[in-house]
Amino acid sequence: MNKRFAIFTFGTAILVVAACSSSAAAPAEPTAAQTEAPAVVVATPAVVVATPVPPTATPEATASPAPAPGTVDAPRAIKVTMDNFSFEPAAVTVGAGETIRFIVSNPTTIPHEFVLGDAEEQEHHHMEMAEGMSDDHMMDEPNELELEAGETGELVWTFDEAGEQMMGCHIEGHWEAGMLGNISVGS
Ligand SMILES: [Cu+2]
Repeated sequence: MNKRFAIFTFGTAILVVAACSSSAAAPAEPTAAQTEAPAVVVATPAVVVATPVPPTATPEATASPAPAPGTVDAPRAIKVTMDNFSFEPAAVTVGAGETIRFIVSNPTTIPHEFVLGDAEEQEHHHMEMAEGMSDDHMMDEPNELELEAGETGELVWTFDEAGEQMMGCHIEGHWEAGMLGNISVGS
């Protein structure tokens, strides 16, 4: 641009022609450069956008190991193993309204029981056992399993309300020895 002004200042026809030719030539180069430049700019974001997709997709795929809530039609299975004298795991967490299929195994060499209920129900059952209620009565209760040595049983239970429930074994001396566990029912 400075050159072009300098050329007009001298005012010769040749220089004007030269100026016209240079002014005509001058825009041609920037125009070509500008038409190429946007093409590069457009291409660059397209690559940038495409690149982050695989990394974001991978965490989403691996972030879904959370178990689906158990329903009446499809109870969530929780395995509990009896020991002398404890349950493994000794604490489980379920959701209010969830239906759980407890798969309880007794690999020990003596009988154990798996009784579901809150602290009051555990105490009530404990008194029944202490008073010598028969094993036949126990087997009729929907919230109880009695497992002989080596046996495995299942108990399906729906936890209607949030709160603290328990599992316990009330065969003589077992509860006192610590054969109990906590079931936390979340909201
Ligand atoms: Cu027991």
